[in-house]
Amino acid sequence: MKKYRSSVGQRIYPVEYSSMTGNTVPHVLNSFISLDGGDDYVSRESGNRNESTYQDNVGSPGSDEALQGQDFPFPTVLVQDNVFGRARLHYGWWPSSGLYWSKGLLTLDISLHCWQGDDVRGFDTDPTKPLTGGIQTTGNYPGRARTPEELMADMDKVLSFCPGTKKINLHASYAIFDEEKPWVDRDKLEPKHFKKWVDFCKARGLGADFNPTFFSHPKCDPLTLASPNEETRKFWVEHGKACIRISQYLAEELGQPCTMNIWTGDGFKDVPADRKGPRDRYKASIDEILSEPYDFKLVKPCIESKVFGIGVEAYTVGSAEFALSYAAFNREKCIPLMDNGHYHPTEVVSDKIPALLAFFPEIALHITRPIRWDSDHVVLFDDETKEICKEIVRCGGLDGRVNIALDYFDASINRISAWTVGFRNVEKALLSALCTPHTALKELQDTNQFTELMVRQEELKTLPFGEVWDEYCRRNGVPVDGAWFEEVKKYEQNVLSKRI
Ligand code: RNT
Ligand code: ZN
Repeated sequence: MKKYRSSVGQRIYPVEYSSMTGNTVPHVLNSFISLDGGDDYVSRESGNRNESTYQDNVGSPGSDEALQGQDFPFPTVLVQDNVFGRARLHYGWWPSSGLYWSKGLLTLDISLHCWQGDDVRGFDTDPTKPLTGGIQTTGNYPGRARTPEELMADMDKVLSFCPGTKKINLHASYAIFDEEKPWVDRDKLEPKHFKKWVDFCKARGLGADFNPTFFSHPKCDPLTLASPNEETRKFWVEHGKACIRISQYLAEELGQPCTMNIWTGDGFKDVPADRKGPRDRYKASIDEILSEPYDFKLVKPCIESKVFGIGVEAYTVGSAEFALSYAAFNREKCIPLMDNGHYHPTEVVSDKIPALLAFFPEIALHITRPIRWDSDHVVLFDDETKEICKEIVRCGGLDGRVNIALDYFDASINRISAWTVGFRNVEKALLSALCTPHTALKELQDTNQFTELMVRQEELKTLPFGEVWDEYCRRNGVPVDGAWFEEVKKYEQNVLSKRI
């Protein structure tokens, strides 16, 4: 260990555990870690453990054998090239399987919601009319995308700032009509109305997810799938079926599964006289929608629950128990979806993820940020986002068990920035979770070493994760923190501010 040195200016400092934590971190890391004695590994020293263990810790990235049993304290290797050559910094537990390391990229699929760009308005109804059906955007920041072309250009900008693999998440209301394919109502939508989105995705190697749109439409009476009016209910069932066909088309064209999320704002402002009738009708409607043929390997219908919404404060038809029970009793044709803005404020979705994964092979998430209620604020790098991502990682969610989508809409700030901040934060939280020595921490829990568990978990919080994140961004060919916002400002000046 002693032969490893960090170099600050012309001076040489030993790299020690103490120098990698606390106040000295930025100082050391903002310079560089250089090499000594021809060996290009730099490792941290824990101080209270046998040093020889750590000599062995200096493993080659990508080699499972070298990292075997060495996941504490954190034998991850971060490669940094600088004027002094190549340095490898140990940090956390980086997955050493070929999938992650050999490509130098993590395949973290996150679905980018198209609706942040235009305040959830879509292209199939009058955009000047207010949103209805339990959701609402607030704010009037200039630059909202008004056409498919503008929305696609804005999404391109966001995608250029975001590392990781991406899907886009579309709503049926984003159907693209033109002279050859004129407007049709939602019950008559066809795959061809999404051909331009398919072209967009193909050109960028993206997958797509889909959502029927059961809100902001004259046929909301105001109920949709739970309506006692049979004509209304049928219209929305037909819409749902059309969306199954569109989802199958998206999955086939793009060669990736399509998550199709059913959410309605059906509910009542005040105390209902009948709580079961609407739920019986909602259940029958979903049954009818899912009777439309589809390949469950390609199309993943989800049922999203919600505790309450604007105008439906007293009762929602699709409550947590309703949605979860539906998914549990129909495991062969749908999966549950949890939106972390849709529960009572002291409930946390991070705790619900392992609960559901004990029963369901696959689940879906909407990641958002509730403030006091389902406010759909931009996702931050906050405790609950980090906790959600930890659960995704340690429950095997990245192996296809958890479908991650973003769901927020802020119309009060630059929308490109809002999109980018939220997307990057979820990627950050996932990467941070991947840099956490879960095996070692679990071992402490399983052997009742709760004192050390607390100490280690607290120490993890101040590790120099930003360096790993920057490296991840570099490998993905996207800007590091601090480098993308200038571009957003330019885009606002040159493009967004001209949209009046
Ligand atoms: C609303 C739900 C739903 C919507 C999107 C637009 O509360 O979260 O998922 O946000 O479908
Ligand atoms: Zn949602």
